[in-house]
Amino acid sequence: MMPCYFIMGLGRSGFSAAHWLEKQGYDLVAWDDNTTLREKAQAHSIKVVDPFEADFPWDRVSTLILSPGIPMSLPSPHPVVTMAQEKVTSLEIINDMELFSRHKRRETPIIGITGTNGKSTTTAWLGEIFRSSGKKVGVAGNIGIPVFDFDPSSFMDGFVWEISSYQLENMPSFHPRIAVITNFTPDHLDRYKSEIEYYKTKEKILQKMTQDDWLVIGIDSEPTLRLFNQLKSMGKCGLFPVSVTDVTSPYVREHGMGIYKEHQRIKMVFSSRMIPNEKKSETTLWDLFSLGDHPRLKGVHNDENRACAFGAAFLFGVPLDDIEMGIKKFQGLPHRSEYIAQIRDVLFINDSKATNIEAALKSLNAYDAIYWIAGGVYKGDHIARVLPLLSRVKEVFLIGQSMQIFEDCLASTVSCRRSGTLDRAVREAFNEAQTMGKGKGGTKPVVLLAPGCASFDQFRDFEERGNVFKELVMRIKEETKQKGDR
Ligand code: UMA
Repeated sequence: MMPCYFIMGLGRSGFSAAHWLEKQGYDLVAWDDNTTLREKAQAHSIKVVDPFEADFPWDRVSTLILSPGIPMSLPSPHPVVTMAQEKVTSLEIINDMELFSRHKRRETPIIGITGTNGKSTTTAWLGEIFRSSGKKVGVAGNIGIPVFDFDPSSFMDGFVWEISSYQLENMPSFHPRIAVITNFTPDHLDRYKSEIEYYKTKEKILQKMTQDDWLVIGIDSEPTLRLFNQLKSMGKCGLFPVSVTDVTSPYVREHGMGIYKEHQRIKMVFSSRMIPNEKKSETTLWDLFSLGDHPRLKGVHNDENRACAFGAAFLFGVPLDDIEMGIKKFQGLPHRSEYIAQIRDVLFINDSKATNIEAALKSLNAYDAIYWIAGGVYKGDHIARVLPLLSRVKEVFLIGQSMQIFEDCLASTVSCRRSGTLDRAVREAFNEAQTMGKGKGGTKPVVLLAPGCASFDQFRDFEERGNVFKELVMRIKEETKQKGDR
């Protein structure tokens, strides 16, 4: 009997999967708690039925396709998930990515990119490299493009997917040819019992991988270094470690394969010994790039992203010249250390995607003379870790729910102001930046939005927060122009 799919959640991923299933003639029912989204689905001939009504076809449903944003357990299981588990014995719970993997052409490889920070940038960077090399790839996933925006049966050189821990919860048979793990630091602690459980969920990307597959693993965070050492002793898959710091680079050199830092240069070592069935034993060394020399993507975190994208493209077989061309062409993603404008001598950078402390920390590390806009919904991930970087910060402009927590932690080290809203914070930061002037060695002052928090107290999501920031900056620019400035 043909399975009947129940699609719960008709946001970007759920709608796209439902639409594809409907077009293919599969039996399906769908639901979303949001009326507008239900109406949109119905307008596209998707059958919408309330799971709490008597006419819901529980006797036919075998597979629940659950949107990543809908929790199965923490903070609390969604009532529809609980009900489905009660109503259907041996219910299979998967998501759109798992469904796509089952229906794609077998020979089309997937590169799956996960980690806590940098995965969107690495994904987009890799996409640019493939395009520069004339390859046809579908870039999708957590980056904001549902996988079913591509046709699974189309002829492609590959799919490049950003995959979140939410997504990895429900992808039991997912098998990437190349996986990338950028780093692990605490995040999403409302959805997982512990940091360990969050990391374990991310590690599910490896579950079906074999010795014919490659894992590019950033080892500059402690938990990923630990994972690398474990995997090394297990011999699970080909390991290509990436380090952009002096501390972990010796591990790469010892492994004889991967990307590492030497003096201020990033180098790649590759040994044919590690290739299955390769008889010759040769080690090749390439000098790749200078730390921090990309014109737009500043900071060590971007060197890490760039090195991970480099490694994945290299293992995929993209020629070095094409990789370099793609690396150079990439302009960065919106809301990730995005340059917005220079007004008078003040630079405005939008890093709204810095939704946790670790990401804010990396952003702070990339600039000097910072007027830092921070705060929102604090995730409990140790603000105090920014203290060593506060010499770079001239003043902090606090917004949102977490103002008190941030002030308690930072105010004895740096001047903090309770701006409250983003609107006030941007104006106050600009005024201060103009009066305080340049930093050490003449560096330009930077108004940096890197909140270190989620946005949900004041905005729909980090994208809306970043867009509002851009609009505010543009308004200031216009006003400044009218006053007769450059
Ligand atoms: N819904 C209900 N009841 C609920 C909760 C939600 O019906 O109690 C419905 C909502 O009305 C909505 C849908 O379920 O229509 C929620 O879907 P979703 O939150 O899973 O959102 P999608 O639009 O499908 O977007 C998802 C990813 N969202 C999440 O993981 C939260 C997007 O990642 C991803 O880009 C998209 O699929 C395409 O693959 C976003 C994200 O915030 C960027 N990711 C998190 C992050 O990066 O930190 C993990």
